[in-house]
Amino acid sequence: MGFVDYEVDGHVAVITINRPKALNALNEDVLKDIEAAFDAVDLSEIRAIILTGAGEKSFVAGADIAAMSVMTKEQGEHFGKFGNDIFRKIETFPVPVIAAVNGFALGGGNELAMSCDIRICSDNALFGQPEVGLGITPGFGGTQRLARLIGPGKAKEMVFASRNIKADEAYRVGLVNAVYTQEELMPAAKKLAGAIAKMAPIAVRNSKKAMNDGLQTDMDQAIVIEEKLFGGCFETEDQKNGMQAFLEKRKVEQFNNR
Ligand code: DAK
Repeated sequence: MGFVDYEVDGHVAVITINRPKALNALNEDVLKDIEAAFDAVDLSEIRAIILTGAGEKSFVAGADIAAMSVMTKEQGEHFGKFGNDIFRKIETFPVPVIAAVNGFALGGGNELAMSCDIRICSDNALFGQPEVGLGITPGFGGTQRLARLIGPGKAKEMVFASRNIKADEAYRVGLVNAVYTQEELMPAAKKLAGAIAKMAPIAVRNSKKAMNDGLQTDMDQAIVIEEKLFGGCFETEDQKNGMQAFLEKRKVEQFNNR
């Protein structure tokens, strides 16, 4: 994968978008490599994923403007669908994905971060959807996910006026969960991923699915989704071990993902 690095540390995978000369901007090749990295994840081993960008300046500075500048309507639609399918794959990926936003998260970069489950960032991060200044709409889910995450009023301000926000404001509006110094960001991401990886993996996956699927529907149906995923946990060895350990007043040694 030429534009993406893939590392594994125990039950945690780190996927790093590596095109720093273009501030990790997304062209079709970069997108293909991101998808290949997610396809390569061994779900029997990996329990949490960190997605970040190479270099000290940028998570992802957007979709590749040079590549988009010559697209026809059909090519634009194809590019939009291509990216959207990959971002949706990340959003619905069985294990949690943490975006460690280490700088610019503009346009497709912010959209990529928003397709992750949790966002944390460094204090030099900058978030925005500058597309209307380029004569296009956000095209990788930005008009949808930003409004859902921070509310339509703030999202519309950012999109319509192409207004970028810094890390502290991103924290205030709930776009990121926490802000760290640049040095602290990856250790913090790994600590969080490690905490997730220690939990019962099937219960974590089912919780992610319950929240994601439930948010797409009304409460009556959402509760049924939860009931089914909750019920499914009772067929797992990890549920038996977890509850047995509690009753015996000891800590679970490890969950076996079964
Ligand atoms: N695309 C291509 N190259 C980029 C880039 C981008 N988005 N962002 C930066 N680069 C490149 C620069 O061209 C430069 O390359 P060289 O000139 O060195 O060859 C290199 O990265 C370093 O950038 P700068 O020299 O500009 O670095 P600065 O620190 O001065 O400025 C910056 C950093 C992030 C403020 C600036 O580069 C910038 O404004 N970049 C563009 C940010 C932006 O507008 N991003 C949103 C892109 S639009 C859709 C699908 C997807 C989308 C929309 C529709 N459908 C098909 C429906 C998504 C759209 C977007 O993401």
